[in-house]
Parts: sequence; C-alpha cells; structure tokens
Amino acid sequence: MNIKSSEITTETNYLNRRNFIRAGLFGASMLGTTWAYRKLNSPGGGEVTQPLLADLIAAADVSATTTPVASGPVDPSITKAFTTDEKQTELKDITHYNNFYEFSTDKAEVADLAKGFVTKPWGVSVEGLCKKPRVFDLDDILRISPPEERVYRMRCVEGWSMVIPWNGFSLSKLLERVEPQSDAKYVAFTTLFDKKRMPNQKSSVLDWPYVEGLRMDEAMHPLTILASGIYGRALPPQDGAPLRLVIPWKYGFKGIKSIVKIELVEKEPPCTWNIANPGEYGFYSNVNPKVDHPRWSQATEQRIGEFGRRDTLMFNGYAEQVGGLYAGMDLKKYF
Ligand SMILES: Nc1nc2c(c(=O)[nH]1)N[C@H]1C(S)=C(S)[C@@H](COP(=O)(O)O)O[C@H]1N2
Ligand SMILES: [Mo]
Repeated sequence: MNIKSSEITTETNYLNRRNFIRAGLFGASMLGTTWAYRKLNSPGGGEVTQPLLADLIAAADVSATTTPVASGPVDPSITKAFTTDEKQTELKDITHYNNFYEFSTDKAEVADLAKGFVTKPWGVSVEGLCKKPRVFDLDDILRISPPEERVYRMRCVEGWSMVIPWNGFSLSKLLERVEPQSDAKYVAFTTLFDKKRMPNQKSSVLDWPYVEGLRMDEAMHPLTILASGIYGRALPPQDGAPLRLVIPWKYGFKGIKSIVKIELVEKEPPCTWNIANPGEYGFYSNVNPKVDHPRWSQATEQRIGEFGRRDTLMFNGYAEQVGGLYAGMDLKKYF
C-alpha cells in the first residue's frame, strides 16, 4: 500500500505499522475515509449498557454534607448553545472510536482494553490557590448540581467530529465550591496515573500522567463542563469514566479524561500534547479552520456517520459565545 506521509492525520508522530495504515486510510479521500471508518466499526463492537446516571445519583449518600448549588441565571445567548438539532452521533460510534492513549493508540481497540476499568472509589482533589481545597469523591461531585444534558459538537484535531449528548454541569460550579483566590489565573487538570489500571502508561508514547489546562475565564465559562454521562448513562470507561472535561470550542484533546486532580495555579500549566509537540499543539487549541495544523488543513472535517466532509466552523460554531474571550489576541500566535 502506498501512503503518502502528507496524508496522515493523527496526533502522534511515531506510529506503529498498524496505526500507520489506519491513519493513512483516514487521511485519504472522503470516500476512503468513510470506508475506513465503516470497516473499523463493523458490527461486533457491542453496545455498552452503563448504569443510568439518575440511578447513580439517587444512590449517592444523602447524608453527606454537599448541598446542591442552585443554577444561577445564564445569558440566553449562551444557553442556546447548550444544545443543537444536528443529528447526534450513535452511541456505538461514540463508544467504539476513541482516543484514550492510556489504553491504546488504536481507536478501535480502546473500548475493549478499557472494559472493567475500576472507577469506584474515585477521588478528585481540588487544590492550589483557593480558600477551601478538598478531595471530593465522585458522589460529592454528582451531588453538586443535577446533571444537565449538553449536546455539543466535538471536533478532534485529527479532522473528525461527532455530536455528543453529554450529561454534566458547568465546571464553574465545582470551582466556586473551593473559593478560588484572586491570584488563581489558570486551572490545571491531571488524569489518573496507574500502570496497572491503564496499561498503555507502560509505554512512552506520551508523558504520563496526561495533563491539561485552561485559563481561568475559559474554565469558568458556562459552556465548559465536567461530564459524568452520555445519553443519560454513566460515562463508559473508554470515554473518560468517571469524570472528564468537555470544552466544546476547543480541539478534543483538551477534554482530559478520568480526572483525579484539579489545581488552581498562577502560571500557564503544562499540557500533554503541547509537551509532546509544541510546534503542532498549542496551549489554546481553539478550533480554527483558518489555522492549519502543520501537517494538514483544518478547514474541513469528517462528521462520523456522515458521508463527505463538512466545513469546520470558527470556535467549532461557538464563536458568539466564546469569541470575546480572545478579543485582541493573535490566534495564529496563540494557537
Ligand atoms: N487522559 C486522556 N484524555 C484524553 C485523551 C487521552 O489520550 N488521554 N485523548 C483526547 C483526545 S485526542 C480526544 S479527541 C478526546 C476523545 O474523546 P472520546 O474518545 O470520548 O471521543 O479525548 C481526549 N482526552
Ligand atoms: Mo483528538
């Protein structure tokens, strides 16, 4: 098979042969891409039946001290972006086409390798520049606010996209709990580091643990959520159980999975893909069809389950809601 390296669209530079072939197929024509996707996801993947999120929340210990926070009013120009009537990606696709390098660099293999990943008990330490640092267990977090449905577009930097009905609530509600100090300018996130439970952490494909970061105003934006479910069910392991970040206007890799630490910090924190390749992955990583990846165009995308490519939208279609956060910034420099 003849694959031009210029056609490869993948986040990794050093691929094994199997991934090389798949990546090559993926970077090919729209027909080829659809074909490759269908072939990789032929029946046999199986359905996931996670427990209903509502049942998990009902089961959370009611005697605990965490009282739910009332939803503050959110500007209607923002709440209208909480959903979209675009066709939602099938659950089978959301759960069998995954980037989660702690398990595998092969998207089609992650679901199988992550099966049985133990997420109970699960603690999330919220610490750093705040008045009330503490370790929350998952039940504490689920109780902070009733899960809302957020139907967001997700655009991976590799050039594919989905429409995912997440369940979760704005990260700001968790951060308010710990009372950030005024010198907290950024928020740093860390994934679990456990080679036994996340076997591909034995490889050196990335620096472990996976880390990510946001500017404080990005973290506090109502569109930024902590997700604990998809389609009303608990997050399956392959999608970042039990808790992951979703920032719909940024490339998918900013959406760090299986979070165990959230730290309020003063300086821009390190981010895994930026460490791996600073020339290709910046701190901001806002979806931007006008700023190409050095190895491929970002002008269009393959919506999974759809025929042909569609145009990529500025800030992934959330420009009205978040454009103001970057007013006056050179988006080619701060990519
Ligand atoms: N810890 C961790 N988080 C991660 C990743 C990863 O490899 N490890 N992959 C990222 C990338 S590249 C993407 S596109 C999304 C994919 O999320 P999904 O598999 O639920 O669609 O998760 C992001 N979060
Ligand atoms: Mo990605």
